[in-house]
Amino acid sequence: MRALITGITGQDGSYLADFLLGKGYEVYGMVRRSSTESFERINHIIDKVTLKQADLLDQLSLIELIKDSKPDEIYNLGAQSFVPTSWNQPVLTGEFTALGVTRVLEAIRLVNPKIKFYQASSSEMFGKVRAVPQNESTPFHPRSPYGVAKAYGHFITVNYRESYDIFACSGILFNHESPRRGKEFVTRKITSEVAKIKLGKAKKLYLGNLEAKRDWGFAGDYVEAMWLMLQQAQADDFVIGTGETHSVKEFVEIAFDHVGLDYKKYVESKKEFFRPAEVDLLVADNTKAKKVLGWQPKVSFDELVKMMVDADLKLQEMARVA
Ligand code: NAP
Ligand code: G4F
Repeated sequence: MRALITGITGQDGSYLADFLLGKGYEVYGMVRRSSTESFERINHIIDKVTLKQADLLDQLSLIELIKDSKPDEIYNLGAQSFVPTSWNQPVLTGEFTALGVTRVLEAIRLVNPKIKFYQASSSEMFGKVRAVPQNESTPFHPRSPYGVAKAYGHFITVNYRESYDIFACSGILFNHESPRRGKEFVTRKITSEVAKIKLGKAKKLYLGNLEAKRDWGFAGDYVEAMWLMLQQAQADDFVIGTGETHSVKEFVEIAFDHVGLDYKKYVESKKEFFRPAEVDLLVADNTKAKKVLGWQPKVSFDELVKMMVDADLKLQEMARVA
């Protein structure tokens, strides 16, 4: 089996590549041209994957990429994925995160409609939530240009399944984190600053809304769900999350507590990190994924926070030695 991953250099792309190599897949990764290569997350497997240049903004490059790599499965993980940036660059976010999906689906339709397709949809689509917890039938009310773009990506995936009979699945994934998470996302921002504070390299941690609640899981667990969706007899959409919700404040408390510090002495909330419109509460109803895919998360919230703090402590200590 051969898989093509867009966004292979990102958090999820790197875990998915690890997972698929473990299953014996030939893994192709799409990377965009850059003057400096940023393969940090896939350096450990760089000799085992085939990287090809193309861009979600460029239709012809996607068609050529699919002709050239001949994948059985495509995982579309590439996107502008940071919610605050989507207010500053709403048009570009729409081009990558929304229209990029159509471009990949069009390339599949033209080159080989038998290719199975996974779309990285997001719980951000639920936004100002209409039900608690959220499942596959919960209506969307996105609260950011990113959420709006993801809603488009979701519906175009459903539409190509219904219009052209393409095996296209939308995975509606709730927040998932890891030591490979980008440092601008709140979890990694917290754990990398906790490590610096513990080692005397920083004094304060400035955050935004500490009351926001998220359903946080481990990215390594979630890539298995992506793969499972493409192994079913029929293409469908699935909510993937833990079913538990925690506030940013709880994450902060556990992270500081893990290194023996009291967060109240270090954390300050600043207006500049608040969003024009917030998603207050996300929590998944993962009943369908458990029943149909046989999927369930393995890493608990507590384990996730500690895993990320430990990894950042190690990184900071290595930087001190070097
Ligand atoms: P990430 O770490 O930000 O990775 C995003 C990837 O997309 C990177 O490899 C990036 O490449 C690539 N990319 C961006 N623009 C591109 C373009 N124009 N052409 C080609 N590639 C492009 O995101 P992630 O956390 O792994 O998330 C993976 C996907 O799942 C994203 O679509 C995200 O929106 C979605 N999602 C994530 C979560 C979550 O909690 N992590 C939850 C739900 C959905 P560069 O390295 O070149 O920047
Ligand atoms: O970590 P975040 O930036 O993630 P967010 O906005 O939930 O989006 C992530 O999860 C989505 C799935 O639901 C993905 F689709 C998306 O690509 C991304 O991976 O923020 C989480 C919460 C927010 O409520 C935010 O307001 O943390 C709050 N927060 C508080 N202080 C902060 C900060 N977020 C960031 N990034 N930085 C802060 O200082």
